Amino acid sequence: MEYKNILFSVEEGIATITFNRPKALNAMNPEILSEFLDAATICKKDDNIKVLILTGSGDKAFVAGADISHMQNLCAQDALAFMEMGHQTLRLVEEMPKASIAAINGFALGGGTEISMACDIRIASEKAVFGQPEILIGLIPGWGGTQRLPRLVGMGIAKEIILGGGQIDAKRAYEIGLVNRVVPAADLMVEAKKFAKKLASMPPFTMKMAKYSINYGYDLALDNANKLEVECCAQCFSTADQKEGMKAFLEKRKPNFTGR
Ligand code: CO8
Repeated sequence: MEYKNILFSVEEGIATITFNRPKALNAMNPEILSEFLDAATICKKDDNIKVLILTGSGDKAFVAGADISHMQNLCAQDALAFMEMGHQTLRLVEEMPKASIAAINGFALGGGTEISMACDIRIASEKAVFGQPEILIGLIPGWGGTQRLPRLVGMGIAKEIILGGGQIDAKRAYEIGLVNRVVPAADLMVEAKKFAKKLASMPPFTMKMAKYSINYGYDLALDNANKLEVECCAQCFSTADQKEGMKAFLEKRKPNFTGR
């Protein structure tokens, strides 16, 4: 697929998808969303890609939400299709067996906050701004905001953000647990890539099992969730990387993981 609205690069096992529609602050219309879905699918399938970073072009926006000019006159059926495509894309990112990092460089409103929440890790620039302002335009979040936000920050604060429609800055986003860390704008991609490099060096099957246990255990009753964890952990013992990791520890050296 030819990309016109995103930039897609892969370097040393780290893929970067840069939302690149700066005139509309990288707002998501069906074209950019389908490019995002296509690139994310490549990231999921390509074993040479170990980590995915999502970011926005320019210094103003990560993603300023779904494209309001596209949505204004949608009928319910077309709105549903647009929402389902968003959910499909974000669940793909969330479930992929490798880690993802949102490097949030500016406005991440509505769909922008929702995209960031589908990533495993969120690193925000000091200039980042979050929010679910859909209510101000007669909507509610439609790409997982009503579900992922309460899971991340708790019901009370999620309701404050969604019902009030206000914006929150990076410092507040850190205080409520919406982002993992806040860094100076100039350091954002350096920090994101540094952490991505660390994640890329982890044994891949173990990474897959860790994400699997967290993602699918989270909504289960504790006993069932613990059973899922035990199964996932047991499967790690079938890998050469587990043997190597423990051998290397005992021999006081760095492990040489092979992905087997
Ligand atoms: N959609 C379309 N265009 C946008 C969007 C957007 N979400 N955000 C910004 N733009 C455009 C502006 O219209 C403007 O275009 P132009 O230059 O042609 O007038 C350009 O980007 C620059 O924006 P501003 O001039 O407004 O820049 P400011 O610095 O003054 O303000 C803001 C920046 C605060 C980010 C402001 O643009 C804003 O509030 N944007 C809208 C934010 C928003 O409400 N986002 C949520 C949208 S709804 C949503 O995401 C739901 C997700 C899933 C639901 C799917 C349902 C089908």
